[in-house]
Amino acid sequence: MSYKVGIMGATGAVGREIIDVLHNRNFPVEQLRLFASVRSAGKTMETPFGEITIENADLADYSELDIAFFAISGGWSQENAEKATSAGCYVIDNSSAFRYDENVPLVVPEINSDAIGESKLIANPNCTTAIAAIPLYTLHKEFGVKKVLISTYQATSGAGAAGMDELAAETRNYLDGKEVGNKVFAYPIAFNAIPHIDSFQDNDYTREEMKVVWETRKIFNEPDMPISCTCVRIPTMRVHAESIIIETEKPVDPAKAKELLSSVEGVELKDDIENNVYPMPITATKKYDVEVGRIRQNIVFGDHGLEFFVCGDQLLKGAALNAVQIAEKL
Ligand code: 2RA
Repeated sequence: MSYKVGIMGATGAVGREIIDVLHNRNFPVEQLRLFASVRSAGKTMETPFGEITIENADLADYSELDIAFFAISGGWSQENAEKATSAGCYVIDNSSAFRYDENVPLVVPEINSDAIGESKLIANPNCTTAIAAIPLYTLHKEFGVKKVLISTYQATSGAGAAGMDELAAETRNYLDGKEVGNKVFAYPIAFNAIPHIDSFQDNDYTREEMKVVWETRKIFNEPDMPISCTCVRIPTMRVHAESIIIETEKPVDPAKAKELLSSVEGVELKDDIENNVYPMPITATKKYDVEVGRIRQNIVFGDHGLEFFVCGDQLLKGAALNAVQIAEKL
């Protein structure tokens, strides 16, 4: 069986990756249709499925589609999801519009594909959550995670193609001695680190930080798990790195943790410090697996604590790959 697939937001950074992931994973596509804003409608796009004319997303007839990937914006998803699902089309939504709705499953397929049930609308997690989720869940199942402390080093791709373009342009300007400015980020991103992603909340965390808390709890079905996160934007292109510290219920053995993580689907263990092997954005770029390494006993929590470093491609496991994996489960 093959499917009529639509990508809403096909010209954006995530939309383009979804096209490639569908092709690379041999997703059974009967027909691929690309949708974007009225500005792009009528233009053509070269894809591994051939040249495709872009259509106006606002005018999509969802009865002609089996599955639609939504990658435009939260507001657009809010306005269009019901129209799509009531026409019988599955929607996999990349925005945060429905992630915290208790009637909408939020899915990392390696962890909770059972949550999909009969739902026609499935939410794809935020990239920062999705990249940490598999190693964290693997350790949770074995050792029981009591507390989680995360610090992130997030790539400019998290702000879309415009974020990546701003990094390239600002780096050139800086090196050429020209004035640096900023449009996408709160401050110039080149040669900088900005501890501010998304809006500040009443508790002084950012929304990006609270997304990690809310979403990890929902995916793990652990509504009270204590999690805290600090999110920082750094001048890299497309891989989010995360330093993660856990306190565990049972004593945690780093050697056992490495053994577990070496065989889990979606993880590449990169942990050989004698040979300087550890996760990095340059090695995790364009990789489907999330790199995990620097696994060690945490010296604050002692034998009930573990510390490790994760790098995952923000546009792949953090967005397009996870979305296509959800479609595969459907
Ligand atoms: C970011 N997590 O990195 C966001 C994108 N969804 O900005």
